[in-house]
Amino acid sequence: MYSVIRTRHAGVSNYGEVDMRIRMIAAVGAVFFAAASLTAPAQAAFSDCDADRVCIWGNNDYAWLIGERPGGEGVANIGGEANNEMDSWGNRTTRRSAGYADRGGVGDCQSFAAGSRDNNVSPVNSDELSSWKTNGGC
Ligand SMILES: [Ca+2]
Ligand SMILES: [Ca+2]
Repeated sequence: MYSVIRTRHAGVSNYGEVDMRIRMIAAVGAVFFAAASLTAPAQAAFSDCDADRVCIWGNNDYAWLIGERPGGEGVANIGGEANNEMDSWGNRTTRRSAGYADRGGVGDCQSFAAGSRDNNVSPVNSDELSSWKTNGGC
């Protein structure tokens, strides 16, 4: 009789110990998850574009900054993997800027209004920018 009671008691004790270990594992896991969240890549943000700059991004919603220029500059070609990728822009200057579908400031043109932004350009203007300027509109 006495041994049966001891066995049951031991069983309960073991379950409590296992339960505590599970709680500890869960707590440690939560800490690791929080740490992983803190070190995740920076989120896309319009604030990636400095004040007094015109910026273009390769994806919608200001993700993948591919160009950042001060106002007043002439046509510059967009090279490498940034070519034909622009999907969002921001103009933080006080004058219009513009982008072109072809190199050298020719082809289909889209203006970037002063003090304005577009997080998702029209499909007809998407992924076509090959040159741009910050000293005037189209
Ligand atoms: Ca794109
Ligand atoms: Ca193009």
